[in-house]
Amino acid sequence: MAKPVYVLNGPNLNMLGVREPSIYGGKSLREIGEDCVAAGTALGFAVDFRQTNHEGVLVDWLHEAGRAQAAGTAVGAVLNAGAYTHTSVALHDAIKGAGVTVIELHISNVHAREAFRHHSFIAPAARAVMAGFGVQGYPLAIDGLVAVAAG
Ligand code: CA2
Repeated sequence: MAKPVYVLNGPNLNMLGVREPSIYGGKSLREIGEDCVAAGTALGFAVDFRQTNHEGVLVDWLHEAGRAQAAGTAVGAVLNAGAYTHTSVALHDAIKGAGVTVIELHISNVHAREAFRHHSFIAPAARAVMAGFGVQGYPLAIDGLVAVAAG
């Protein structure tokens, strides 16, 4: 069975395609998930695509991804933590503690937006950071995660 890449999405990303298409595009999260599965399949990997509005659930999922990565049964995680990116020491600690390889992903270019989006608590714990590619960033991030995991 193909190893999974975790793609973890945080708060409000379930609203994609419903509101604010000028910032986040018109695709729904379901469609983005389908694009991720296609990108993973093309690379020989499964994709475990999830979304939650709850910080602690993201912490639990990062621990799960870290355990799976340590056991050699997962590749790592693409993480769009949404607004928790800018607030959450808990997510920083979870990534470090779990030892999971994380690609921090944002649909929008957070550095071209409000100042409060310029700081990330996740970036220092992440293997790489991507922002501003729109929803095409998801398959690109999967590609990048697989590339860095291969060494
Ligand atoms: O650009 C990104 O991917 C963000 O992580 C999206 C977050 C935002 O807080 C980050 O600063 C950057 C917000 C996701 C909310 O998505 C919505 C989509 C449609 C309607 C309302 C919210």
